[in-house]
Amino acid sequence: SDAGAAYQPSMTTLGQLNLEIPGRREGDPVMTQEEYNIGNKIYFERCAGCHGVLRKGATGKPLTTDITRANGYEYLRDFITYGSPAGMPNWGTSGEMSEEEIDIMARYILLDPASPPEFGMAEMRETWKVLVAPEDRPTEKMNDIDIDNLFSVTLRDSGQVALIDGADYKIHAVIDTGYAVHISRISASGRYLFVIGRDALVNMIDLWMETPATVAQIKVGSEARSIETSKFKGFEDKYAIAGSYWPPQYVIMDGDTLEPLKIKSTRGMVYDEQSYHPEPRVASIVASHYNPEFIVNVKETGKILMIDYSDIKNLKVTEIEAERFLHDGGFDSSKRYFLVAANARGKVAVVDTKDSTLTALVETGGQTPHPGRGANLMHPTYGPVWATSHLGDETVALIGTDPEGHPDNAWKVVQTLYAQGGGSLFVKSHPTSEHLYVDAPLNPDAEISGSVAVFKLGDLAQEEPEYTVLPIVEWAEIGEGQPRVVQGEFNQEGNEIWFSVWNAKDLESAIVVVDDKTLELKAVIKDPRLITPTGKFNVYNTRADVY
Ligand code: DHE
Repeated sequence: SDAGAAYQPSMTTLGQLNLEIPGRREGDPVMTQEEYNIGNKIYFERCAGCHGVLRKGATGKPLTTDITRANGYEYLRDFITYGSPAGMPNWGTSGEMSEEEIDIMARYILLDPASPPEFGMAEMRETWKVLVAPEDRPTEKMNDIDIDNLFSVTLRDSGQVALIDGADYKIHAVIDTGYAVHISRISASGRYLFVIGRDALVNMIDLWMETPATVAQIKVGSEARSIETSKFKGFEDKYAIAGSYWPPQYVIMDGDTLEPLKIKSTRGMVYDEQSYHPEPRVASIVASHYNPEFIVNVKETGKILMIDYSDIKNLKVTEIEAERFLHDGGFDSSKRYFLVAANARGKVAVVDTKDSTLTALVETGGQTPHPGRGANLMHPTYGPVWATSHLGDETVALIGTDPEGHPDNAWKVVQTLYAQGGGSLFVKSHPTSEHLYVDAPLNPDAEISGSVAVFKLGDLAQEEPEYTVLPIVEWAEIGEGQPRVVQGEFNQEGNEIWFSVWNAKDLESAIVVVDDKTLELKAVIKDPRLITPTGKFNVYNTRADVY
């Protein structure tokens, strides 16, 4: 009864398209069509996330041909091989790309970028499938799963999600999805789980079925990272929205069937200099609790769009000027304010979702803030604060979020913590927890990327609070490889936190469960099906924005 299995991957990810070689000029290193296809595949899989499909740059530097040709073949080859301290991975010396591949890539980026196809209503409708029609679905919950304490876990490289029980750690289902599901979100009622693959394939999973399975599916583009559902009173489970990187656009869909209803391009002017950008990618999306609005963060143009979904035929969009390179973010503990990192600008933009206005732009003081959804803490001195760690250094910025109770601290960095090192992606806490957890999966030191730093909230009254290190990889007892520990996620009750031990595809991975009160190991979840686990989303916490 796994309807998800009916899906046969017919991936048209950008890397699989055979695009013509654009703009080859005399004197350029020659490239065969076959090499070009390899170059496209590698570029879209490895490079486009940071440098953009059209190579205009974002987290990574621009790679347009005016720049690459000025630098020349040898410079590019060496740069790809050795990387840079500013964040370019060392693709060659790490062994992730062969010499031949690097040679192809250095020649590939001397050519003009290919422009992949658009994805409008006709293309979307062609991919749209309702596997179980709403009238054929159960009218009540058919299983005895405690859905609110279920975890949806991305199995990145196997193109699946695992649904794991928060109480007994049993895997209830492994469901085929798009490749490398980026996030999971839950409908307001808690019944439907939505996931989106990197290849822009959306699965809608019915958690009421005897064995939860996919009931609808659609491809919304060729590269995507975000999905959300309508949460405002009166609109529960009514709409879903997906944002894509390519083409740069978002689509509003029916919340029961994923039928695509409205597609809006995000191409347009950069907020400040008002110059045209051809590829403003859609980063994080959240749903307002105060208004019938989706909050759509557009990376390259630096705009936060408040999409009023109460009348999508006469769509009203409030366009907030924020900052370029908006990426990920989350709500403050009151759920009124949304904080989103403009990562390559070192800032966090704060939006008041009640008034749909920009409240503040906060410099975090660190390099490349990367909060995930962030963490809300009750600080012993400064009251409610929201935390973000940084990709580029060991700092964790705590930003005051209580303009009424603590007006002097609001929207300022009130304290900077020093965790283990750079390469952090996610911080996590819970309203009942006395701790702040900081990962560092991209740190080059295996001991740091394999462990997590924990701060005690009570210690934050000190000027430089110390942290405890949890040796997560060691606890997982994994013999081979160099797994990274990534993204803590609490259970519904808030008394335990799960970490992914993310190993190579062909090696053993695990999920490590930590007791939040004692900071001791509680359980290690291992299963041959747990291939490359990354993001984990507790149904209740994700639905209610508890973090
Ligand atoms: Fe993510 C969140 C984009 C790399 C795991 N990631 C997000 C969001 C965006 C994003 C826009 C916010 C979605 C939202 O809230 O609506 N991520 C990108 C990239 O562009 C980037 C830098 C490069 C790329 O090519 O994808 C990237 N991300 C990664 C990874 O390498 C990670 C660690 C593993 C993977 O699957 O690729 C990864 N990203 C995650 C996770 C979240 C996320 C687990 C959700 C965290 C949360 O707690 O909300």
